[in-house]
Amino acid sequence: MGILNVTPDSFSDGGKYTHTDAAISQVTKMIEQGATIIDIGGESTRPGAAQVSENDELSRVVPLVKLIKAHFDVLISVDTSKAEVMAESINHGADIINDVRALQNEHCLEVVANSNVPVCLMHMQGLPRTMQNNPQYDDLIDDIMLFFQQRIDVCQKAGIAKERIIIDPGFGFGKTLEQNYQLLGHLSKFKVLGLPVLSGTSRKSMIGNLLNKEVEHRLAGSLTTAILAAQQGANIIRVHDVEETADAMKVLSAVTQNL
Ligand code: 7PM
Repeated sequence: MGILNVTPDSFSDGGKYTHTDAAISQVTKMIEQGATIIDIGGESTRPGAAQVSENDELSRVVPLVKLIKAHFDVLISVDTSKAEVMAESINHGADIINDVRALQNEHCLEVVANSNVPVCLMHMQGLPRTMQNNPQYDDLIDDIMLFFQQRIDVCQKAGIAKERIIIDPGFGFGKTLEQNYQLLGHLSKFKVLGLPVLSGTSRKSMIGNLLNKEVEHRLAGSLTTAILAAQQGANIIRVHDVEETADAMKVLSAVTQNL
């Protein structure tokens, strides 16, 4: 899964064609490099981020869904927690809903239940603005497992078949540095739920803070986390650096296919 940068002023009148071209060239490149899913959005979920209005998010995301749909044969994932953005994205051909709030916002369950797209349920403790402020768990893995079991149950009761659910432990979302690495070390445990696992560690603070490196120097760390996640059965790896990650995955596959 390649992450598409969505700049705040995408598709504003002034820069429309520039931003369209930029999005097309970024998606073209990621597909050539081996991405099979393009994840749109995400800027609003970063730790400490301000909220984005529904209209702003709609006007950023929906044109991109349409654009990618019109130009490429690739799966489109939309990173959103807003029911209206989910509904409009699905209407325009989005293939996956990726929700860092695991469909806990109003109307999200209904919107996804009334569609047939898969949904990624991510674990987050707290809310983006404050979640990195001393996160605590009784037992990190057990607590996240319980959260998944509860959300899967709620989804199924709302009419979302288990076969449509992807789980994601949410690296960096209400976890200390130590907890993030504990989670990565035990990622395989979530496979007992029998669902595809998505792992998103690319360029995150868990790498930057461990290595003391700025975001543009986190590639080696990001690749290491991608390999460790894939080796433990992660099915989708959400990344910025598609070419390098695809190479790492090919090397890993060459090893595991011959075991
Ligand atoms: C700035 C800082 C911008 C952090 C964006 C972010 C995940 C996600 C994000 C994840 C799933 C990022 C985050 N992270 N969706 N959206 N899993 N499913 O680093 O880990 O991309 S936003």
